[in-house]
Amino acid sequence: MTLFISTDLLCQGQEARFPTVLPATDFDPDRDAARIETAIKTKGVDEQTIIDVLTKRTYSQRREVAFSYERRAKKDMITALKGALSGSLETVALGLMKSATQFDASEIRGSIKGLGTDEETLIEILCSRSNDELVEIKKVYKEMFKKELEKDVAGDTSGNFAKLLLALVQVRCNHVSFTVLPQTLNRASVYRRFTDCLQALYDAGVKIKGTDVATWISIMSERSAPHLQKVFQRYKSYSPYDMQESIMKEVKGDLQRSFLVLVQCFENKQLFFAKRLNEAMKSKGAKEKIVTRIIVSRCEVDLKKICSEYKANFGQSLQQTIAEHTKGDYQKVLLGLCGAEE
Ligand SMILES: [Ca+2]
Repeated sequence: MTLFISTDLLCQGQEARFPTVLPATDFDPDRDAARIETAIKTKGVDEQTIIDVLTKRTYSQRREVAFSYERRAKKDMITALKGALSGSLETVALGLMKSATQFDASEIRGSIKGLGTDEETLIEILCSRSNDELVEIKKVYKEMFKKELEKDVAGDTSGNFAKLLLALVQVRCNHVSFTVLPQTLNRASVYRRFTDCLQALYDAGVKIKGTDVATWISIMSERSAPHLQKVFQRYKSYSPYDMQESIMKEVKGDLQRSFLVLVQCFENKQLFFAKRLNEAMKSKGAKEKIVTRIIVSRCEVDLKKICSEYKANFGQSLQQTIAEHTKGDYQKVLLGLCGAEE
């Protein structure tokens, strides 16, 4: 009896998709390109048509529309959109013209370059994306900015916070190779790894004076998501505090925020994003950057599940909250991406 364990399963598990933006059926890129061209030429710009087209097509369909647009209008659609739109709608539209990976890479670059660092953005992206996504982000980051992501992150952060982010950026799971093992042996070894991991988390934190941060970093950056999810569930039987409480007691500042995002994402990523959206939307002057980033980057991934977590936890739908806290074209484009309430 043998059991095949793919590295994929051990590293990541197949992440289920719950998109709100689905491929348009009866899709005709030429017709869409013509609609966008007319909308841009219309006096005062017909934003509604642009919103309708962009939010009801997937990224790959938008790319096709852009190719078609370029053929007919003899100019680049992204440049044309930049000229025609402004403010928050422009930001969302340009975000939608990037692939998820290009978008993440740009957000990271934006958080690093210039004076100071936007740690919040850096933490949100690096601690919530999967291994596979981070591998892609690194590649695209280098293509787009001719720089190494690791070097940029290292240059802008310090101490244990830097160590954690670098451990995440370096390909995690590369120690797991494709293996074929007798099933019983494998079960035993997985179980051992599981309890070892629990014990190590506790021993490195709550049990001792101070914290062995290096051990926490290595566990949280190297272990697989499904594995860690189970570890955090059981952790409470080893420790008087759950994992999030332990993090709050043991470490501070950006390191604490990063560990908390990691644990929350391992436990329930969509709930994490729902909470982020709720905080951002209800904070004074609605933190648009966060709202835009989450909705643009998750609409083809898991925004539908984020919406259901949102409603279950905050007593009203995400769509209602958007309607109350944003306005104008920005509101329309966000609602377009969220889709109708279930
Ligand atoms: Ca301690």
